[in-house]
Amino acid sequence: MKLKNKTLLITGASKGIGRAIAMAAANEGANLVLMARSADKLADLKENFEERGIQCVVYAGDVSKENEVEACCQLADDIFGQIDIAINNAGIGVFQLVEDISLEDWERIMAVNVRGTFLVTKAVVPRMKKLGKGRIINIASDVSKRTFPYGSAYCASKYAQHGFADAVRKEVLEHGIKVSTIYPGMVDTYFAGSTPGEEEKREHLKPKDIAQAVMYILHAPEYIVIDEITLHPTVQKWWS
Ligand code: NJP
Repeated sequence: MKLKNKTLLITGASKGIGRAIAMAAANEGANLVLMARSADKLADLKENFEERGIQCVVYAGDVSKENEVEACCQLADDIFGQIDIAINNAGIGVFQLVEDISLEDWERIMAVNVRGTFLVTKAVVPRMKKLGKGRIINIASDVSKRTFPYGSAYCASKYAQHGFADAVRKEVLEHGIKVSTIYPGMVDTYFAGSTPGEEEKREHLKPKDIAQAVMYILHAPEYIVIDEITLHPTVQKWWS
């Protein structure tokens, strides 16, 4: 129960990696603040957690909207008094030739992956500064540092997330706030319209593998800041 009395805000918590992080944090006794757009999925999760005695509040909202991010953080303050840990996990991708990417898709990817990470970070940092401590963990991508064809918009957003988090880490460490980024390779989730359990994803990372990396970061001794963790499934030839 290493996260007992700690409040975790997780974006993109309705499914996939975010949901797995919520499960892992619940097992450690954390109070949960879950944000995603799907109210029904969040309500199911809340019910499940509360049956197990886990305190959980949910906020159905869009991470790219400043008023909704602030309302979610305010809800966390009202119910739990503080936000100890924020996980920037919500993310989307579209994979097409550059000339086929619509402006709407480009702006949506940037809004969720980059603006959303910015808005949550901007909202929680002053709160954490008041506490004199805090953790921010970003779920970026191995394509925050390499590129691939058809991935221009997604790679651009994930490079941006990486650069943003790296700079913020250096601003906030003196306030006791640690910023870490996880760079996963292929994970078997609902990402980009796929379905978990598909045969070709059998040997991909599982959402719980990323959740374990999050727990490793959160359980590190106070004197350590873990800048980043990169993980791939062994079947992925990420260097090619
Ligand atoms: O994807 P998925 P993952 N506001 O589709 C939420 C990165 N990653 O778990 O809003 C708020 O199963 C959505 O909820 P809902 C990836 O870039 C993945 O794989 O209800 N929430 C859902 O909970 C992303 O940053 C792979 O539809 C919003 C969640 O986001 C992170 O991992 C590889 C939202 C997405 O769940 C989690 O993705 C890699 C919004 N506007 C990095 N839009 C991989 N899967 O292979 C979406 O390198 N969500």
